Amino acid sequence: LPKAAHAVALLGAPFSRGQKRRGVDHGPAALRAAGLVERLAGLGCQVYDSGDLSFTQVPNDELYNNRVSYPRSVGLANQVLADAVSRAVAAGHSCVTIGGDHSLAVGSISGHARQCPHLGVIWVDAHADINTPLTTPSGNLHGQPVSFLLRELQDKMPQLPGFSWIKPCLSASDIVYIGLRDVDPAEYYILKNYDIQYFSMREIDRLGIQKVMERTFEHLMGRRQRPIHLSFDIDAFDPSLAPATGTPVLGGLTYREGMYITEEIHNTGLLSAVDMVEVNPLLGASPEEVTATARLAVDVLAACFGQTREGAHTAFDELPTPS
Ligand code: 6HN
Ligand code: MN
Ligand code: MN
Ligand code: MN
Repeated sequence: LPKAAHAVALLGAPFSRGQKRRGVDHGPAALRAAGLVERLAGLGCQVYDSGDLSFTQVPNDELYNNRVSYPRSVGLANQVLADAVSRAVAAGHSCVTIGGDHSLAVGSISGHARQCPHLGVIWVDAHADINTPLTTPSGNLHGQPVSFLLRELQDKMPQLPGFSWIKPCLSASDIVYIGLRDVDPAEYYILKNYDIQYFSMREIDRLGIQKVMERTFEHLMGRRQRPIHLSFDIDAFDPSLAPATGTPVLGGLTYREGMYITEEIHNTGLLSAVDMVEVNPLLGASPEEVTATARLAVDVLAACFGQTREGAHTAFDELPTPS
C-alpha cells in the first residue's frame, strides 16, 4: 500500500543567466505542459504550486575578471530562490525547484540548508559543476555552483559581486556525484584533492547502478540519517533520451538507471528537496525531442515522489465484484 502522501512545494525558477544559450528559462513552462502538477497530484501528493519566481535582471552586469558572465544577476536570483526554498521547507513541504539552469542550485541548496543544516546532496549530472570563478573555462556560472557551497574551497574563491550573501553550507563529504563524464582538469583536481565521492559513468559500467546507490547512501548516511537534497541535471541522461538541453554529452544514463536512482532515493524516505534543471525547450531538433525531454524530467520527479515501476503507488482497496 502507498505510504503517507507527500506535501510538495513547487517553485518555478525560469532563470538562464548561468549560461549563454537562450531558452532554458522556458524549462518550468515545458515541465508544467508535460503534466508535472497532475502527475504528482495523481500520486497522492498535495502540491503547493507557488508558480514561477520573477527575477530582476541587474543592469550593467559586467563580466567579473573579464571572464565570469552575469555575476550580479545570478547572485541576486539565487538569493531570491534561497528565501523561497527555505520558506517551503520550513512549512514542512518537500521543495521541488524546476529550472532554469544549474546555477540555481546555489540558492536552492543554501535555502534548504538554512532549515536542514545537516543535509546531504546527491548531484546527478554529466558535469561536476565545481569550477571556481578562477578556473572556469566557459565563464558560465552553471558550471560553478558547487564551488560556492563547499567550505573547504573558500580560500580559493574570489569575492564575486552579487554573491556576498552566501554562506558555504556543505563539506566535501556531504556530496555524492552520479553520472559524470565531462569533467574539466581543475574540477578533477578538486574531486581528487578534496576527496569528494563520485560515481562517473565508468563506475556505473563497472559496478552497476544498484551498487552505486548502495554506496551513495552508505557514504552519505552510513553514520546517521539526514535529509537529502537531489540536484538533477537532465543532461545526466544520454542525449538520445534528453536532447533538449544546453550541454549534452554522449554516453549518459539509461532511462532505467535514471528511474532506479530516483526510486531508491524515494525509498529512503529522506528526500527533502529536488532541483530539476537544464531542460531547454528551444534546443530540441523537433517538437518531439522537446516533449520527450520534458516528459523524462517529469518521470524522474514522479519517481522521486513515489511512482514505482512495480506498481502499488496509487491506492486501490478492493476489486469490484459482479452483482
Ligand atoms: N551544467 N564544465 C563546463 C563549464 O562550463 O564549466 C560545463 C558546465 C555545464 C554545466 O550542465 O549544469
Ligand atoms: Mn550538466
Ligand atoms: Mn549541471
Ligand atoms: Mn512515499
